[in-house]
Amino acid sequence: MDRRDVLTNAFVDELGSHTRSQNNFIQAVRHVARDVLTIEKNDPALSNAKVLHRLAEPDRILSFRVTWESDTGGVNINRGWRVQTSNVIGPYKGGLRFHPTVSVDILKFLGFEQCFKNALTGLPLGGAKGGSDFDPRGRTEREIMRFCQAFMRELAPHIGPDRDVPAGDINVGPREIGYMFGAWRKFAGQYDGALTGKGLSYGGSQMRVEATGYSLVYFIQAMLEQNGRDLAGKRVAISGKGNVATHAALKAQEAGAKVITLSDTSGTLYAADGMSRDLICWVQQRKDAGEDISAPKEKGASFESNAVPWSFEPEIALPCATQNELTQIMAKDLVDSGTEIVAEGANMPLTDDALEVLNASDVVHAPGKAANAGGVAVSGLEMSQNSYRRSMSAQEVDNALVGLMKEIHARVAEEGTQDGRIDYARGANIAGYRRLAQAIQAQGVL
Ligand code: NDP
Ligand code: 2IT
Repeated sequence: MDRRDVLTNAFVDELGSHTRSQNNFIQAVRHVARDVLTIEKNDPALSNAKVLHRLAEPDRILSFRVTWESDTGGVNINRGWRVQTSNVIGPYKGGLRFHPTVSVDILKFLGFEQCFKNALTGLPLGGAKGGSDFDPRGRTEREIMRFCQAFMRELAPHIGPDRDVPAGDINVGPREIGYMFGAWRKFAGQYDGALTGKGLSYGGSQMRVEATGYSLVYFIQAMLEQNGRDLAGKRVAISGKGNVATHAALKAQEAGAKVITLSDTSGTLYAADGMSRDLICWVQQRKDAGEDISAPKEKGASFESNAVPWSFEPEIALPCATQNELTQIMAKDLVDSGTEIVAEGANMPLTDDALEVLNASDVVHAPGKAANAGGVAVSGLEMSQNSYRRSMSAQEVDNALVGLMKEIHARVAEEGTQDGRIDYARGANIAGYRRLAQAIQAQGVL
């Protein structure tokens, strides 16, 4: 065991027995700890300040019951949470997820990741995450509206434009943000930017819907440019069929790549010669309508039940669905078929043993906290637009997003370069840590 592992194990032990069952949270903490603890231990000011320990214990976890009525009049009870991890560099900021798998473990992992991601953007944004174990599948529009209103009734006392600014995540898109913003406006009795991802007619930013997927492609373009290459003609496999996946697909297709897959929990849509823009838009429409993608009417595209995108020999792989979706055996498939880049649109989509496989190969891996940071970065731009009560054009936001992703790439590359090779995960962890550490030290023991 090397020194990094010894320090990491000791650190995780110190977090206490209550975290032992929080496997996703511990996984996320371990990734950062392995890269930053040697720096922290070698600097008495940082180790005395217990910087990482303070980030690994959220400021607070709000937990509440959400009670709402179904269309038939039945009473439903769900659990809701907001994990406010750290506001040391800005108001708490991060998405809300509605999914039956949502738990304190999942939200602590996402809130922890969000702190580092937000630090990398260079914007004044703290870290948080929230959501509910509510399952929107099979629910009517009106049930979803009532759920969102009931959820916001509980959350409203804890958020605000300078306090905590939620946004979307899995199963929380423009429709849900609209219902939650309406409820916030009523409960708070004021009109402000307490949520991002709002519609354009009531304070939303141009490009927020597209931002995460687009930013992933901008990040890969920055990676390829390092070696004078580009995306044209590359076979790109993408998992998921949601916001991040389909916008990454559209931008990659526009850049001349062949988008060979999108997927959902039932299988993979495969197009050997690359998907057309129309096909990707069809997937978006099906997803928005709550329908499956198993019957594409386009020539050259087929739906393969139970298949995963990683078995179709991509040059670039973009996991954009959920945490721990890409396992060891799938990583081996990618390595064996000569994949060059794995860049994360989802948060922590690789299992630890999948990461080990990639790290032992020539595949370059870009972590989500850098590669998908454009979503929250445009949320940051939405907050500024709301504060100064003006809006930027789509072109202005897109230009800003391209610039931000280049800056993030440069920050990460600077910290992560070793022996002429960039370790993107290490660079992202160290660059995010340094900014957070400076702020924690400057603000005293709190
Ligand atoms: P969406 O709800 O829009 O889409 C999620 C999609 O992923 C669904 O279509 C779902 O399929 C699919 N999915 C879930 N689990 C699996 C699986 N095991 N295999 C294949 N497909 C699966 O969510 P987002 O696109 O917003 O989020 C996706 C990821 O990106 C998450 O990790 C999120 O945290 C991350 N992210 C999101 C940001 C945002 O701005 N929205 C910003 C940064 C990161 P099905 O329809 O079958 O359920
Ligand atoms: O994981 C993420 O970065 C998000 N879900 C977006 C957060 C935000 O506040 O825009």
